[in-house]
Amino acid sequence: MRIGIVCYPTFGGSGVLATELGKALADKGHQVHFITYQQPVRLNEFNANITYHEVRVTTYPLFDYPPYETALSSTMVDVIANNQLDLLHVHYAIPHASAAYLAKKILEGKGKNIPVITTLHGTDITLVGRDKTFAPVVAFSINQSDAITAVSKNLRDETYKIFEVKKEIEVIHNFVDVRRFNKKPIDAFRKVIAQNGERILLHASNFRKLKRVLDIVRIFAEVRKKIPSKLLFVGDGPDRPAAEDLCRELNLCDDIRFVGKQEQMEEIIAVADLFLLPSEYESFGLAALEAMAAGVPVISTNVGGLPEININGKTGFLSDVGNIQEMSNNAVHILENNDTLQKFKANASAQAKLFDIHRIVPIYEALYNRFCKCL
Ligand code: GMT
Repeated sequence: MRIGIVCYPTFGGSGVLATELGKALADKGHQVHFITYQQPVRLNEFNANITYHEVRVTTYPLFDYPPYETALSSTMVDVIANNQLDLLHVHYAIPHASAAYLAKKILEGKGKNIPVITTLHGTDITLVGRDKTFAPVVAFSINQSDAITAVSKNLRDETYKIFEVKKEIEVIHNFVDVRRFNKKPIDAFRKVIAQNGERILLHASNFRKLKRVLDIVRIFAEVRKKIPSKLLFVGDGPDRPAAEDLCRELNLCDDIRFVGKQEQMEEIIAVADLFLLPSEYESFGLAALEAMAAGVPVISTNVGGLPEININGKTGFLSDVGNIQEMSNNAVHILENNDTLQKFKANASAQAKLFDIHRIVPIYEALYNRFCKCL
């Protein structure tokens, strides 16, 4: 099958998921065409079944805001027509679903029907999408998609609450390649971070406000009072300077490291003992699932789709947003005793297997097959 994939090429979960999906489909023999404005970060190895098409946006003095969406639709039309694509799968509604609708209409005029599948990822609905500057276009374009999927039951329900969606929204949970994340920790790397065998706590995100990275510093401050430990921050974003300031204020600089954006997440997660995700909202929490696949338990909030992956008292713990005391007590409970930690680790690994790539990718293939009998 010839499949077009449109996504954000960045470190964000929607781009990561879309890229991993494209790579998995290519491994299964499909021809995959990525249409993005930059090479996706996880598209880091050669695969003869993958082609990357860059969306180029022409600048012109008149354009204070270069019309990216127009360039995207035009590139979609070009790629679909010249590579005889069977289907277009867009990840993150804004602006991908409306650009796909326009491309679909243009191609219809040329006698070509291209089925469009839109996967909703979270903030495209719950935060940005519901803003009235975007909402009518988001609602219209997802309703025009041939199929709509959401990455969790929670996101499906939220979408129905926020928009008048007349079509069925199918839940296809995010996935992880368990084999890839289930790595042996590199001892030398562990020693660089925790010279004296301290526990290692980890957080990875885009440091946006809703990730509540200051809560992470405060949780760590409490944990460190009871357990020798280190905290590793992976990623970058708007709240990183405030988090760094708080580390200095609480005199924690020797025990907290900010390593910035990293491509080889599996190497980093492998050395961690606990993953922290105290977000205000997560439609799913792909970073937490990747941690669990590496056998790392998760302390998270109980919002959005997080209870669908993190099982309270088993793979980690869930708390109300902002309940720093409870989250740090739970972290201490998991970390203070080796047997407890091993039990949580084993549970996390087992839970991640339910979301393994080999279970979820065939669900996408079956969905594609409903629109194109060419698998
Ligand atoms: O918030 C992020 O981490 C980025 C954002 C994105 O659009 O890439 O992530 C969303 O999609 C991920 C993949 O489906 C989900 O795992 C994240 O939970 C979701 N983020 C939010 O809902 C805030």
